Amino acid sequence: MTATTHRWRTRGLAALAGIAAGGLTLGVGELVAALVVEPAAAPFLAVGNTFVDLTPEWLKSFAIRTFGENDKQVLLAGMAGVLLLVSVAGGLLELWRRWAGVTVLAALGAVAVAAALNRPTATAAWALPTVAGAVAGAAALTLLVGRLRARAADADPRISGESASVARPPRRQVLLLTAAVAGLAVATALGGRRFGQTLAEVRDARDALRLPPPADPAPAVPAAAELDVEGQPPFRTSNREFYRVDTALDLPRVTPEEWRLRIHGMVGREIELDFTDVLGLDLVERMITLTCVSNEVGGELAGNAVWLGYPLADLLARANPAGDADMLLSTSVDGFTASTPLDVVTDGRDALLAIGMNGEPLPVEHGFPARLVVPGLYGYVSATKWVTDLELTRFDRATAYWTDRGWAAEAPIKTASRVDVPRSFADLPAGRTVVAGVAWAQHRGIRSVEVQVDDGDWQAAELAAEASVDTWRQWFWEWDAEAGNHTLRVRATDGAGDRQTDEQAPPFPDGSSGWHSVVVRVT
Ligand SMILES: Nc1nc2c(c(=O)[nH]1)N[C@H]1C(S)=C(S)[C@@H](COP(=O)(O)O)O[C@H]1N2
Ligand SMILES: [Mo]
Repeated sequence: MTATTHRWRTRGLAALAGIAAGGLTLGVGELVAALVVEPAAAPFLAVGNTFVDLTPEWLKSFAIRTFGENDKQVLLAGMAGVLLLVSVAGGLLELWRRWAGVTVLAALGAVAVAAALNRPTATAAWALPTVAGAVAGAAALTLLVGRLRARAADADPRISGESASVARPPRRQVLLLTAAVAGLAVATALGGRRFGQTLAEVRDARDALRLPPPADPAPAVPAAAELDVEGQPPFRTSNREFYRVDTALDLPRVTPEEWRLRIHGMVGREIELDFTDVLGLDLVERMITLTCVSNEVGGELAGNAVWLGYPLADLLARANPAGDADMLLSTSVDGFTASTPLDVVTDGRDALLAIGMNGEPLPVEHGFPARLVVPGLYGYVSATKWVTDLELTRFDRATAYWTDRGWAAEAPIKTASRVDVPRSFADLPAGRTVVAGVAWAQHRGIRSVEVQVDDGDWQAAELAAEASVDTWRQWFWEWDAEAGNHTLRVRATDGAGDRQTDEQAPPFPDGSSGWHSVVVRVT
């Protein structure tokens, strides 16, 4: 074998050793997190979640626009890619100079420890998984690369071999050791996944849960609330189809058994409920349309479901809130917070502590076992999923997750309307065709919808029946389409008589606005 081949093979092995050591760091981190702290304290998740929290607004908007609901997968894959590269570099550096690779690993470990300790629910113990992982990883790296250095020292005088005199361990041996470390990495990572509260256990607990029938069922939805237009999204969104938006890289895992809700702060009486307490309350069922502030004009971050829950106003009344409290600060088990104006929660609308969605327990993705739903407000100021804490406080004393990042404290849902049929860039035959879509202005309701073709006059669309002012409303308009390219535009007027603004605004800081349009070709 030539010296060059030898050198490249040694480098290849060092790279592999780096990957195995990096993997062991993460695996031991997972295992220790699951066994002695909690899964979210593992280095990979701690760094990922911190990254999510630190992501600047423009990058977040770009990610949501580009990757939609896959943004989390993209981030995790990106992190895995970066770690892979850094691990390879760590292995090569360690080969180049003793401790150089270990230093890289220690630096990464320090970043992960800082990230873990700064998680909103962290205790000092959250440093442990990363420290244990980094120690294991550093030991593996020095062991594996140390043997390679012994080999390389003979072949490459540039590598300062302190052990040139030691018998060269055969390459096979180093490879086997590397494979063993890699195997240990996988085993510890899988062990970590198993020992913690697994998602499967939470899903089992959800499957076993039987929700009581509502004491106050949802008013019947008029049949005429749903139009029968091909291609139009259904009036009620299924749990599967319902959009999902949250900051959780890993789904919070809360069983009904361990769930508690604390109500405290500016109250006359602190309260703590468990899930059995909630099941014993007189629950109501209401259809409510949720909307995300990140929804772009014409976007799909809105969904309409039947929620089962207990009126928040009644729940809070039990705690006897102080007269000068003006904010309900809700906190999720993962530390996410939302600040909701207290007067909105208590003005008689159906603001709920919800435990059911479309006749089932909440899906884990949508906040199992309990979340908030407040008609008329964007989700980020109201719809806390996996909620465990309600604090009565004041806007001049507290802020929340997104308001800390510059989003508006007051966030009523803006009147919006969307053309769903035909799709943009559709090819249509000339003649009569149906234009249809949906409009929403939660808690104000929709009074009218108008459609415009190119620069023509605005035409009144037909509205489907109104289920409630808290749900979106379908509409359609019959169009006698003439050949050519056309722009179809829509605008709505809310129940108070206010017309949707045509002023274009991006989602930041309090929701997008502007009229939605689609371009079609008629032949
Ligand atoms: N715990 C938690 N709750 C949360 C969020 C979050 O990031 N974490 N995001 C909020 C936002 S921005 C929206 S729009 C709604 C979305 O609810 P969904 O995912 O059930 O549609 O949840 C809200 N509740
Ligand atoms: Mo949102």
